[in-house]
Amino acid sequence: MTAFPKLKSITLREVHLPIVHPFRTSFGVEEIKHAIIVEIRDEDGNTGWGETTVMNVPSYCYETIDTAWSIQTKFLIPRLSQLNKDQFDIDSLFSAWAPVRGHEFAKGGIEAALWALLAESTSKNLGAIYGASKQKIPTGVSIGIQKDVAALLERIQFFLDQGYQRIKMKIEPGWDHEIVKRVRDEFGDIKLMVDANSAYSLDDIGVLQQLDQYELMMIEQPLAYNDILMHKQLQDQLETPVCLDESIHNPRDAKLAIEYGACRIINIKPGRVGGYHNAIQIAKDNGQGAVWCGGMLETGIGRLHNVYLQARDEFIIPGDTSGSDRYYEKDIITPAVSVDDEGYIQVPTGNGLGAEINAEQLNEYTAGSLHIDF
Ligand code: OSB
Ligand code: MG
Repeated sequence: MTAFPKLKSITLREVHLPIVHPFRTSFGVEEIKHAIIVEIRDEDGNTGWGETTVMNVPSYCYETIDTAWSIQTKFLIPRLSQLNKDQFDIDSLFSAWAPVRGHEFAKGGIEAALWALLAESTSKNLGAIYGASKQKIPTGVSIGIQKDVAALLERIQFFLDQGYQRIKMKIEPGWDHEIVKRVRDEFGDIKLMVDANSAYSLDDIGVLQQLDQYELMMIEQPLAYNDILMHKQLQDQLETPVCLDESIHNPRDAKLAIEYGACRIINIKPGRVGGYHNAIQIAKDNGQGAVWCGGMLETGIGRLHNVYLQARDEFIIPGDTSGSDRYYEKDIITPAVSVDDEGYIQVPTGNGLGAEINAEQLNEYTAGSLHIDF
């Protein structure tokens, strides 16, 4: 395995970015995106950027910005510092971090920066590190729960006009099959799917079966965030493929869920599964049609990492990686990520991350930072 370069320093920055259009899911509203931007430098002056994409509140998963910061500074960075005394690769990193259970987002943010640094220091595009083979990736958009149906229809039209290839709408009890019917009636056979963020239980099987008539691409995480068994019981009684998001934290979870029949599709969020190494493993294990790339409203840094991941050939289902302008007035990278009018994102070809960090913008959004020399 390829060794990472000798590290010189790491800087963590907690950033707060106002979201242009507040995002409502069954677990709450996001108005400000919090993230920890990770910058790692090597001894030759190369820089790798990564993003800890977790949320500020423990409602999507138990991790938060504060827990990630704590785990990174108290456990992950000290172990990385020990490793850095000799050459190390991804396997030795995973061994060094193995005693730290869970906290996948905290690990994933640092791991992402290491891959970007490896790309930069070897004068390669990050896509080459992630096994990219495509020049452009198909993409979709995730639309939150709106105040009424008219607002939802307007919002969907807005994104279809921009070219997005697939619409994901958030659902919750009371905002589900009747609303999906209205969307189908209005937009015909667009690529459509729903995401419940764990808002249902097996008692709601009747409502969930109603959704079968709308030929949805999938229903994402209908039941509990920590469940596999009930999703299996649900999938047995549903025609629509179940997709798991919150329930999957590593390649083994993904294998269990797929082989057991709890779902037919995995939403890969690299942060949620402990980084890009694991994300790629899940993609390889399950293949085209059974995986796609989700999102956590990433800033441009996390967004670009996800673009490169999706340039791998397993990713044929359009992801939740929308253009920067769908989330932020000003992104922290230049150029920002943009979607063309056929719903594709061009994969950048430059070295490393393939975009510049907009330092002024990054500083403006930074609420606190910590610099550690190795
Ligand atoms: O469940 O996929 C989800 C955003 C934050 C937390 C959870 C989810 C989402 C999204 C938006 O659906 C994906 C994106 O546009 O980045
Ligand atoms: Mg989801």
